[in-house]
Amino acid sequence: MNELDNLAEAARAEFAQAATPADLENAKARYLGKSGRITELMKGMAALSVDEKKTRGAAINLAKQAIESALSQRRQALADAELDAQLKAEALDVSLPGRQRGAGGLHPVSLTLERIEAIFGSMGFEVAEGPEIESDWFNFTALNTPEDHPARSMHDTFYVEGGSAKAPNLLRTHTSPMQIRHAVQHVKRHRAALDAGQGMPEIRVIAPGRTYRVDSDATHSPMFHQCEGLWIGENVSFKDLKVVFTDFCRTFFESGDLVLRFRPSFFPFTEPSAEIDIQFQSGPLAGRWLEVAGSGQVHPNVVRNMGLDPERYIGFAFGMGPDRLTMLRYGVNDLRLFFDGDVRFLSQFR
Ligand code: 2U9
Repeated sequence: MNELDNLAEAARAEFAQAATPADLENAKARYLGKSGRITELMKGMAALSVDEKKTRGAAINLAKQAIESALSQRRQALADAELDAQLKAEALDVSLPGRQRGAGGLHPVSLTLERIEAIFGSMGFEVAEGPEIESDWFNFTALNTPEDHPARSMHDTFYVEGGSAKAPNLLRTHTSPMQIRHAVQHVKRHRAALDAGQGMPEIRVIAPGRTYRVDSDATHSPMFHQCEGLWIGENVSFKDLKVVFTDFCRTFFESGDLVLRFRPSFFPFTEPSAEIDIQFQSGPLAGRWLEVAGSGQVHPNVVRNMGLDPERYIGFAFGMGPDRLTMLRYGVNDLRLFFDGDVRFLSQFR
């Protein structure tokens, strides 16, 4: 091997040793740079004859081309290696399952409220929703609740700022005030016809929503849900209450042979009053009487507070707890599960 072959071979070996593009550029300078080996050899030809220059020049050029070719091969190899490393570092495992945004769903009590609204909707009941902060008048007085009734005490009712000492504001303890509001509006709309003795369309309304009482244990929450119903007309009787509520319970619980029992009771706003118990004939709850609602014929004083003549207008009302209905329907045994916000529980109702 002659001196020029050796030189090209040495350059190839040095280029192969270069681990980075910067190392390679330094190695290149040693051969092809201004004072590199090839440049020095070219300068060394100055004293040669024209013929010698031709042969020697051609030989040096060959060596120079060999070195340049080795250089570009090594450049390419380093660039390929760098790209490989980068691709490896940024690699995506396309076989991993994607991150999914969890599908939401309605709260089980909201599902119950929707169900109640749909069933009563199919029986011609409107839905009335309204304020959770109420006045003493709508929450108690209009509902025939005596001044000294224990429900009005600070132990049972959350009082809030606003209102007067005689008529304080409070968090509603039931949804009945909303039904009074609805009835008063209804009566106002039909005032002229009523005064002319022509009567008015029946009031048929349910009031679902949040209610508040000073009460907290395994079966009571300071915030709980209620849904009350009201049907007022000229010929509405206790028999209608029985038919409507039986139909509601059988549809709600999808149990056509479910039996109802009306047990005498007392509420200030209804007279007579009754607790409503249900009994399943099959399934895990079969045979037991389960209390699900209170009800009664609306008290004449309450009918009067709607702006109606209690001698002419009569009707019934009922009240139930959607939280308890949800527990019965799904077999949930602790009320607090509804308010803990634990998705492991809630996602079972999606
Ligand atoms: C008006 C007049 C009367 C609604 C009624 C009940 C009986 C009742 C409870 C059941 C369990 C509340 O959810 S609960 O805690 N309710 O027992 N509610 S009658 O009576 C009304 C409503 C509106 C104008």
